[in-house]
Amino acid sequence: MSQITLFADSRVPCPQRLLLTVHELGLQIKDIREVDISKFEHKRPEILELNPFGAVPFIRDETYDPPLMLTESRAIARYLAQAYGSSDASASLLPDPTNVVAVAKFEEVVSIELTSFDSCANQLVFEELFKPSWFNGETDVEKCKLLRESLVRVVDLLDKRLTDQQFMAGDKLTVVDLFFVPYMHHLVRTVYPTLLDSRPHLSAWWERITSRESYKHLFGDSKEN
Ligand SMILES: N[C@@H](CCC(=O)N[C@@H](CS)C(=O)NCC(=O)O)C(=O)O
Repeated sequence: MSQITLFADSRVPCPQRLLLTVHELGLQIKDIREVDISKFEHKRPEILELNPFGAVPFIRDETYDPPLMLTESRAIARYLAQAYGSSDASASLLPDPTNVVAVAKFEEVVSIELTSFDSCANQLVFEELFKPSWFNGETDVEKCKLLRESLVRVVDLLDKRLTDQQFMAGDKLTVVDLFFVPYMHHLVRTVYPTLLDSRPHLSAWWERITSRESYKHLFGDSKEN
């Protein structure tokens, strides 16, 4: 059992990156504290004191004295994989640190996910899913049209990237695959169900991801989630 407390709203994408990572690592989290962002609990003083950014997820790892406080889902996932993952490079969720090309290809797609994919997918899913259903807001249709055009360009590049490799950073699963998953889930299931049509390599990657226990555990097996 780890000494980690994870502060999360398990229904939203950024914490879901970590829930997938934790499951893939087989890591036992001491405590998962739910912070309901639809009730703005992440803006309460006691949460802001722990994470002044007022967002989830963040962790407290009491392995250290003083405890390590860490924000940013991607940084936390990488930390967990480094600190608690397998030391065997082939089983780890990180690239082999002794292979400079593998590390470079990993860093490349880490950057693509953050700057190209997330920058469209995050806003599109917010506008079309969370804004109307959680915050009673109105979807900005014009904005979504532009976001969809940008997203299509990114997924075309991802489809090409996956032509001769199984996963985003090469032939093994790494944390960067998990970074894509929550928004891809909402796109494929709800917001943009035709996104994978005519993109066979991305589609095959998605089949690989959705057949994993970590995905099924978080999102269920049903196509209705
Ligand atoms: N870059 C941060 C983003 C964190 C973030 O924006 N989390 C969302 C949930 S997906 C949140 O807490 N939103 C509420 C808010 O920012 O007010 C990360 O990856 O952890």
